[in-house]
Amino acid sequence: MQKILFSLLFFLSSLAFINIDVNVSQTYAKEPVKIIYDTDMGNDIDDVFALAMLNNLEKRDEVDFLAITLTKDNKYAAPYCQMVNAFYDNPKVPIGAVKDSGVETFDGKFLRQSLEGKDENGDLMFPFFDLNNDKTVYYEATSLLRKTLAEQEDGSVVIAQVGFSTNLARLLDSLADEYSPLNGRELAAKKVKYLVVMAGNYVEHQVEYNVVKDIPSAQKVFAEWPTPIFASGFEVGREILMDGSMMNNDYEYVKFHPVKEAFRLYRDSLESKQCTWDLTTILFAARENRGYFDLSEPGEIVVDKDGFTTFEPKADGKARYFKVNREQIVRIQEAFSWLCSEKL
Ligand SMILES: [Ca+2]
Repeated sequence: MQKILFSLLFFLSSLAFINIDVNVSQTYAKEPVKIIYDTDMGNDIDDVFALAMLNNLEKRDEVDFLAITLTKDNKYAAPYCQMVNAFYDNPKVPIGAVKDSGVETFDGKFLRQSLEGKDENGDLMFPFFDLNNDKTVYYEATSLLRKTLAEQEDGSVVIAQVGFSTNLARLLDSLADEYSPLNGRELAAKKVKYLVVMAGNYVEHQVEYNVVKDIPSAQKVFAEWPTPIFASGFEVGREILMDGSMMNNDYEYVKFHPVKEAFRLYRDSLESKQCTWDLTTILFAARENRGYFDLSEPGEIVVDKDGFTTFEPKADGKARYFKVNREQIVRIQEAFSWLCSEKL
């Protein structure tokens, strides 16, 4: 009798394991989110953290990292992104550079400096990427946006714009080409699920950097973009701080970590705190239904001639902006901490 009971218990516990297995596989059956990352890499440092997150989220099968397009008009921005992606063993992501926009052309503090940085023996800090022998083919950004969108299923692509609106404004103005018979507006309407942007300020009357550096493009994108828009305002990333001192622990698994070295070059010290503006768009896109952020009512975002953003509530409006409370901020900080520092 005891033996039968034992067998029965064993059988039931096996069933429990089977159930767990089924649940796990269901959890991971979700399709990765297809993301194009449009960034002004080379100005502030949050773009680097967001790029690290994208690579790690792709390794977790949460993201399908389709392309990078750049809005900082500096020749080191594209090779820098290629170097970071090479660090994550992900050098196949195509990269498009903005053509002659004239916006923020200076080198900044960490693009060229990271690519040329040497160790104490005079060898490259990041020897897996040699700028002088780089054979990567870099696209023109608008062209790469069109190519990437044309290749994807309808309504499947999320664009995360965390710099200026130059590339997306040019996309809207683009005409039929070798990649698609559609004009840019039609192509975006057909292929893009939504646009998530770090731009503007929705609680204070202040201009925000990403908007004010290319006001005509921001005006155009917010007025004419044909899909839903989710906006992370300046006030959101400003409240979610990352503590640089964690780099002394979490990034020490390699001698030179691109994120840590960029932080050191940009901030001069690992002790400072970093606002997380651009990271918020990636977390939202990858984990849209996890409650990290609340959203405003629907409405329209209007950019005036001086770059001030105004939100006008409207029942059929296509835009919403992010809101966060204290509890969400703690959860978001935890997620950023893991997703930025790991290397899978
Ligand atoms: Ca940025």
